[in-house]
Amino acid sequence: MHEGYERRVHFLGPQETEHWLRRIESHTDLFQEVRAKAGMNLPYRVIDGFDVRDKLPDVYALIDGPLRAALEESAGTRLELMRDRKRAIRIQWYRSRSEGLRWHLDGGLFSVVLTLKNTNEGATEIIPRSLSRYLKPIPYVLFPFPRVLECFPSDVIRSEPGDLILIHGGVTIHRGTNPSDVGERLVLVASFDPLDRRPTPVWDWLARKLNY
Ligand SMILES: O=C(O)CCC(=O)C(=O)O
Ligand SMILES: [Fe+2]
Repeated sequence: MHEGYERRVHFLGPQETEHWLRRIESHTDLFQEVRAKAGMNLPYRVIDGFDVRDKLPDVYALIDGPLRAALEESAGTRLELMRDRKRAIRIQWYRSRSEGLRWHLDGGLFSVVLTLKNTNEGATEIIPRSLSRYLKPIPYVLFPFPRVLECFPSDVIRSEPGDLILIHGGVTIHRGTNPSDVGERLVLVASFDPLDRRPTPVWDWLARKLNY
């Protein structure tokens, strides 16, 4: 995983992408609103991991099947969904410029981001691993000061529907941006850990506090 991430452009073909998008768009009632908490995070909408498992089992199978296999190949290790199953899978829907995810590290060591719709020029921005590794201990400290991280060069990945990002997201700082009020972006995100990863309760608690 060069620089902490890898892109698989057209991981899904147009018809398959359309199929999954329609499947999720027929369940918009499952989206919960994540509100901004004291400026710590940006708002967005999410279907959590429990609802995906219980109400969208075919989406769950896509994640725990082909997406996990692609991530295992790229990471070079066997993976399982991260222990916190509510947050291990997240279908995220961004509908305005004020929505997104600030600079962060993921709760699981490795993640997938599958784009199903992107009509707002949204992007995943990644601070390459060669730089991220020096910043690793401090992103949560910097959370209230997102401008600081903006000074570091980042790769801007404007994924199209069907594109997959495989990311070493537990150690590679990244964020989700949505620069336009016109259009929307819908992504399927899942975080995994190696089979033998030790629990990180303090880190998990902090991640929950700062995310949702
Ligand atoms: O919205 C994106 O492009 C990135 C999402 C992300 O990093 C996450 O959900 O952890
Ligand atoms: Fe992330």
